[in-house]
Amino acid sequence: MALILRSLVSEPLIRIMTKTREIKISQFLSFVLRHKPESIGLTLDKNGWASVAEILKNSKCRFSWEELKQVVENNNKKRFSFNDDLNLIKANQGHSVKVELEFKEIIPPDTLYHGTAKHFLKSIQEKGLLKGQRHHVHLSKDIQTASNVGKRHGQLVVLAINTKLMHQEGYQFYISENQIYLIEQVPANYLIVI
Ligand code: HQG
Repeated sequence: MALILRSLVSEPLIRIMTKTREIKISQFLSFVLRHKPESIGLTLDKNGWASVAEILKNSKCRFSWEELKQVVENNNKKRFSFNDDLNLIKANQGHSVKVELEFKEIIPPDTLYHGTAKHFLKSIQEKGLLKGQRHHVHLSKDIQTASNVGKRHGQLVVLAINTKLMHQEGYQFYISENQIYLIEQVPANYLIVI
């Protein structure tokens, strides 16, 4: 954690707005808006919003307002949102800090997917999918998206979840503003390896 903190918070970012710089700013925002706001003396309100002015100030001018807007707008997974007045910013999902995000409850598609790594499989088949440090288990609408998520962890395994049956049996599903399906847990009997 200390290493990540050092590379995300202390290392100066390259000044030209390259794709690399955009990714670095996005990683920095994920880190402070989802996990460690206190690392730059930031406070999130109970819904996860932080002051834009504060984030620009506390990041010691690592990026400008224009760059911040560009990162939020171009982000490949729409990870962040501004409020209407553009003076507050939040991460749309993925938090480990305690925040109340108001996700919309939905009826899920019949099947959703979860990408994971082979070394987690035995435990998943025993205990089901658990949310760990996050607020929810994240599910994807297609195999390609699930594969991209899963291969971050090691040798890819994709699971198909019988979400139709789960919904019929009373499990509640939510969707984030960036179209990620969220659920508290997936017991092992609803999933198969594909
Ligand atoms: C696994 C990215 C053992 C789970 C992505 C996963 C996603 C278990 C890992 C978002 C388990 C947790 C979330 C059990 C679950 N035993 N392992 N019982 N239950 N696991 O990163 O879903 O780029 O917290 O399969 O796009 O990989 O951050 O979750 O492999 O939407 O915006 O434990 O992160 O979005 O890993 O990824 P993670 P995830 P961002």
